[in-house]
Amino acid sequence: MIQLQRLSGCLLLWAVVAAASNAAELPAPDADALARWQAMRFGMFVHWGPVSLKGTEIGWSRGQQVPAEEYDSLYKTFHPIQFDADEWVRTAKAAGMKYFVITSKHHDGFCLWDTKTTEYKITDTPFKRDVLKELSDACRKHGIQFSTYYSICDWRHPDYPLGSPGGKTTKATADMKRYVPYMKEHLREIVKNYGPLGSMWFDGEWESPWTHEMGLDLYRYVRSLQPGILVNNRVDKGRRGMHGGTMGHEYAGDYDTPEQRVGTFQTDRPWESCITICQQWAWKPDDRLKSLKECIQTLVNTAGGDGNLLLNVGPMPDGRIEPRQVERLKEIGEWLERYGESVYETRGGPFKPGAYGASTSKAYRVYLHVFNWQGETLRFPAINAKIVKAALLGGDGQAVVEQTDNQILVKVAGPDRKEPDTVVVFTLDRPANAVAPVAVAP
Ligand code: H79
Repeated sequence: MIQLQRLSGCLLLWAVVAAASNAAELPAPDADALARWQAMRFGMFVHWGPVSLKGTEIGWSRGQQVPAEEYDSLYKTFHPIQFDADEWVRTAKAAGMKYFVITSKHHDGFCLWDTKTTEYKITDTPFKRDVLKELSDACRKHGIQFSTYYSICDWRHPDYPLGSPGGKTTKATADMKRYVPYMKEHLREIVKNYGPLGSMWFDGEWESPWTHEMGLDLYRYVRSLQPGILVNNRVDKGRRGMHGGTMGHEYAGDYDTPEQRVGTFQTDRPWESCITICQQWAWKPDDRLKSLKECIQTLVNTAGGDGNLLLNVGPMPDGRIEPRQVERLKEIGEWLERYGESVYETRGGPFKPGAYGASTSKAYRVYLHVFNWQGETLRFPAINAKIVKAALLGGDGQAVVEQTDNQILVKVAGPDRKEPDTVVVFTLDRPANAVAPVAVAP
């Protein structure tokens, strides 16, 4: 007993010290803003710039498929006359997306807003219009949260040490002591002129000129511009590659960022998977478009893992989002119109994602999303709650559920099953957040 007290005393002391040093180091994320953002679950990502004229990948094709001098001159002929911010935001809204994130500046350094810091910007193209301004206004008008992506690395700027392709060359002129203030002025302009923002979505942090100290400093700086803003974990050096998790509490960032994959089940820290609707981030002619089934199952698997999905489109050089992508987004929206209750404002679990599909929950309800039936009956492990009712979401058809002390059996007759997702709703005898998550055997 005495030993236990000592141990818990020790732990308490440790917790107090840890909390104090954390608080001194970094402001905690705005918990309400974070919860509101998590509840949205689904957002639109946009990668766009003069590179769309070539149809090659943004940033990465500079000095590869497109010679650097040619790449850097594309903006002189960039004239997307069909660009309509309202149309883009309506497309996002019709898809059931609740927030919007656009590349203000990618690794190529091109600025999609009217910055005072450089001529390499949208208002110095023949188009002249401030795309960020029009989009931030349209988002506010339509009730969509507006956010910006911002790449820390800039392979074109003379003060940034590494050049294209992919930071493989070095520049004699470079100086991070000049580059960091240049970046900070960008961020100040963006937050002040187009904010308040939902998030500042950093990228390009993995390169060697960027340090943990710079990451901490930039995190504090962005929070000082807008205290309630969210900042992703790519502001600092703690990201675990494309897996996107964060290596420890000493690293700045309010949420994790798996890339081109659905994150693994994680309820103790928010995360968001960014995934392309085709294969490339920027527009590519005839790029392979993902099927409706793939899009819906990706969204549901993400929500089921307790994460958000940021689905990317790359608009064309004429300013439009490709009609076939608009059509796919509309189909996703139609599905959400019907089944959105099982996605928005839910948390992942308690049944972890698996070969069967995934589960989400809110209040006293669990939404079991089944993609693969593997026979007559699906078997799930026991949970510490009683299922008092089971039904199909949407109401057309029947779900038969048998709960015993050590398993849950679920049956839905063939004709009542839905493509690409049969949503079975369990009503529990207690709030779903009191149920311990369980893994489902394949
Ligand atoms: O903007 C889109 C891509 O252009 C950008 N992020 C999305 C949102 C992107 N940057 N890098 N990558 C995609 C792939 C980079 C992979 C690597 Fe690495 C960079 C492999 C090695 C260095 C980062 C650090 C991933 C693993 C280690």
